[in-house]
Amino acid sequence: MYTQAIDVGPVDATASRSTTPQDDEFLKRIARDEKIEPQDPMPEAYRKTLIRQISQHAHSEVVGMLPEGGWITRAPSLKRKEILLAKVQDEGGHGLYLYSAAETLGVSRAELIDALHSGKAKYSSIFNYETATWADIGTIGWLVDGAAIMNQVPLCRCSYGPYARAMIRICKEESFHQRQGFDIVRTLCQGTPEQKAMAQESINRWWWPTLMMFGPHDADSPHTGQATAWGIKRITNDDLRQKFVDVTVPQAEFLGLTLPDPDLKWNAARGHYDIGRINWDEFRRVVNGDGPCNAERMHDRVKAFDDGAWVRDAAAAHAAKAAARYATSPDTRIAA
Ligand code: FAQ
Repeated sequence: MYTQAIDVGPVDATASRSTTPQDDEFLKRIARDEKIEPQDPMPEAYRKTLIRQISQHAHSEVVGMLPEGGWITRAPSLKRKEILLAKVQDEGGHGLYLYSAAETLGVSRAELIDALHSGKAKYSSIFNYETATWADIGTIGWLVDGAAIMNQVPLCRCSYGPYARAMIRICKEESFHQRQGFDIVRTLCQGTPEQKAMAQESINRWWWPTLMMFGPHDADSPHTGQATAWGIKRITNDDLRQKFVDVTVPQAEFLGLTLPDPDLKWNAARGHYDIGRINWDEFRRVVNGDGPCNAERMHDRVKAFDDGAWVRDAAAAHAAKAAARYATSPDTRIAA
């Protein structure tokens, strides 16, 4: 449903002020759309912005395993269970590529995870809503993964090489996730009246929180201007939200579902759908820790991390032994 080829246009690096000759050279590279690599000189603020965004993104993927993970044992068939298991595992993998990309900027994984567990680091607001019914698993795939792809395809063209490259594989996997979610919702919509009602009730709850995933309006977004001038964000929050609404409305019509916005209507003059007012008070509440499931998500995340300590210790001990064996006898490398 979504292509890997959203046109992102050139970077306007003129919005960044350069203060040193080194910054000047950096901005010229950004304007030429060159990739910045870990060993290249970069302004400290660029490095910090990337650490913030990439690590929040990694945390979102890992916390994002929880709302769906709880449904693995309750999936309605073996086929759905297998698919969901693979999807949740993919999200964990995305978190790992992203933590690795953040580590190339000189921050340690332990610091990043500490920031998440202590509540200092943000993760996407969307994962603080409850998954009350099986239809929610379809809705997450269709809408949440759909929004994630819309936001992330342009990041494949981000100026920082390791982030851009990680996003290519992530977007391919998210595309599959989106289709499997749509397939769940379509199956429910073609099922009994109760199943269709379950799908509608789920969309009613998830529509607005999904639109909030794109972040505050551009005028209220402190980071968009600079991140766009540095070629990190290639399309602004509002433009991505609009693209998402425009592709999703016909999909909902095809399914026979109603999006819960009485103000949603086609605006022929703009060539886009208009939407009603987003509840930014709710957004702020959820981002600041007071959403329906924030406490539960953090509790489960920290517990999973603590319960997995022995696995990390065992893997580290195995790697140390293999490295020692290889140091004395390089031929043992493959067997190790
Ligand atoms: N939730 O100035 P902006 C997924 C914060 S992955 C929480 O606009 P920015 C896969 C923002 O961090 C979903 N906080 O900031 C999946 C900043 O706070 P700070 C995650 C939010 O960075 C699917 C402040 O508000 N995707 O779904 C949110 O330029 C299914 C000001 O905002 C990414 O992370 C929010 N929704 O733009 C997994 C993609 N929105 O740091 C499992 C990469 C904003 O100043 C199942 N990230 N904030 O304290 C981005 O594209 C950007 O970081 C934005 C925010 C667009 C999220």
